[in-house]
Amino acid sequence: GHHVSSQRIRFQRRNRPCRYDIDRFTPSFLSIFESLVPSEEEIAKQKQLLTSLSRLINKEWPNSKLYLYGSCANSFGFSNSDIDLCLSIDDKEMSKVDIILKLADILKAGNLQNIQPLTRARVPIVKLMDPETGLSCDICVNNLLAVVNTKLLRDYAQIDRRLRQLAFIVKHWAKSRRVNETYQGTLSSYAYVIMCIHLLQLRRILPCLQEMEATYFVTVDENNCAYFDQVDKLNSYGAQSRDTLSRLLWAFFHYWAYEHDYTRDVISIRTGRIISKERKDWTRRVGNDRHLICIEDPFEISHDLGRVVDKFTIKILREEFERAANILQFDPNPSVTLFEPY
Ligand code: 3AT
Ligand code: MG
Repeated sequence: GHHVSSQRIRFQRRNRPCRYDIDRFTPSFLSIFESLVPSEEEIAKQKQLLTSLSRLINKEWPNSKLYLYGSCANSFGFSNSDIDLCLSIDDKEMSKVDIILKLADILKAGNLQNIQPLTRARVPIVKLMDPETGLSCDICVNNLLAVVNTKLLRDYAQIDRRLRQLAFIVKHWAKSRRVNETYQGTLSSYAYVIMCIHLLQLRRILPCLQEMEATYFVTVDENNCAYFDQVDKLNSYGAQSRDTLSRLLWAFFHYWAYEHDYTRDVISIRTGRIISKERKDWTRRVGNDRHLICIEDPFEISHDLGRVVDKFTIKILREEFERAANILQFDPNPSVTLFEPY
């Protein structure tokens, strides 16, 4: 028979040119993007909830500060998503679990609903629902690295609008195809946004902020977080690139389906380049970290965002990347087919 290995197919497709008519799909992808963006009204409600919760918590802990982080603050959030909050508090007397339990009591006294302290989770949180705005949220404690990486993502999004458009479509695809479930061994939304930033850095649509002269510095648990954050000075950085949204989507999926070298490469937005697994000593499994798809966290550089992926889910992921790449290459209606539920 004519056995052709999938390895060989990948090799043959690596240099496949993009279909000539790719750009005509951009308007439909843009309207999907528009339909997912939260309204001004929703953003105002989120701010209102932040203000009222801050007031409530500050009465008990005057030196604490409440931060929004995750998708509602990094500008990659869909409408109707849950709100992630982080309470920063310097209390040497109390453990994280004690703080979570006391926080739950404070919230109960403040008339918030469905309050659930989850003290045994990997990241302990309190869940709650605010009857005033109807919003649900999770509050964690002293997870400041997440607050800082939220700012980095938001700053990148301000440089070129195509990042936000691309990441929304990629997240929407990942949710439709059920490959955005870390507890099932696929990738987090945070990881997908980093993958989008990486692609745009390679295509010179985004700079590498951590390689530029730093204007913002913080140290969080021994991690030095420093980068150029005056992004309003960079808003014409990507202007020389005429890549449309649909072309970038094609490039994203083509990259992860056929170009990325899963045995050797680590993507790193910290350096704006591919680095080798060898150099990071990520070539073999250590504990639960299998390093089958390697995505370096920009600040916690020993942290591989792909570590949740195992030998079964890597296969699922790569098949989904190939499916998406082929839809963008051949399908008459890619803005529909791409999101067909799994
Ligand atoms: P959704 O819109 O809720 O899907 P999100 O942006 O809120 O997406 P996540 O739920 O994946 O993203 O994560 C919430 C925030 O937590 C995003 C990021 O600031 C932080 N975070 C998530 N995963 C990691 C990780 N593995 N390492 C460091 N920070 C992380
Ligand atoms: Mg979230």
